[in-house]
Amino acid sequence: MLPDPCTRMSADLFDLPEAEPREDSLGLGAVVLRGLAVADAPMLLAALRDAIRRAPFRHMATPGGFRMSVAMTNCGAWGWVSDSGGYRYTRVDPENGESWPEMAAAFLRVAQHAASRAGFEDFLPDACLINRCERGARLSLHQDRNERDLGAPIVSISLGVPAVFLFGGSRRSDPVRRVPLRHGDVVVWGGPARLRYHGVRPLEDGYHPLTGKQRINLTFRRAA
Ligand code: MD6
Ligand code: FE
Repeated sequence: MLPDPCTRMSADLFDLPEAEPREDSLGLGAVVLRGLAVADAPMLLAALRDAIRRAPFRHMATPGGFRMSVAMTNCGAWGWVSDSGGYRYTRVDPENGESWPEMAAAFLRVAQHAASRAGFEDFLPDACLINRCERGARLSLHQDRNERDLGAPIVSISLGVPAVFLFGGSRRSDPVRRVPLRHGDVVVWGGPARLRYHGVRPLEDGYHPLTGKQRINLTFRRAA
C-alpha cells in the first residue's frame, strides 16, 4: 500500500519541536493547529480543576448500555449527556441537579482564537465537553450531530498524553486518516467538514508533566 501523504506529514511534524505553530490541513474546513494551546495549557488545566469540582468526571453509559471507557463532564450553558434515552444536551447536570459550571474565560478565549485561525469568525460556543482518557480508552468513529447549529465548527483541544485522532469522511465507510495529536494541539472542523466521522485510537501508556498518565480533551460546540 502507498503511504498516505497526510499521515506521513503528520508523523514527521510529530517529531519536531513546537517552536512555531504549524497547520496541517485535513481537507476543506478542517485543520490541525499544532501547539496552539501549549502556552495556555497550565491556565486551562487550572480552570478545569475548578469545573470538575462542581461537575465531576463520570463514565456515562451509551444508549446501548455499555460503559464508555472515556470519562466525561461539561462546562458552559449546555452539557452533553448519554444514557438509555440516547445522546442529548441538558442545561442541568443530571448527577447533581445544578447548572453546569460556567465556561472559563480562558476556555472561551483559546477556543475563539483557534476558530478564527481556522477561518471561523465569531464562534460563540455554549457547550464544552471535557473528556479524560487513560491507557486503553478510546472513542469509536462517530459524527458530532446532536448540536442544533451545525453552522458552527467543533474546536477540539488536546492536553497531556498524546493520542491518535482518526479523521474519516462524511460516510462511516470512507477512508480514515490517522492524525497524531500532542499536548497543545487544536483541531478545528466545520463547514463542509462539520459532519465528518472521527474518533480516537485506544490511548497508549504515556506521561505528561501537567496531566500525569491522562489525556484531557476539550471540545467546544454551539449546541443550541
Ligand atoms: C477527541 N473527541 O477526544 C475527540 N465527540 O480528540 C470527540 O470527538 C468527542 O470528546 C463527542 C463527544 C465527546 C468527545
Ligand atoms: Fe466527536
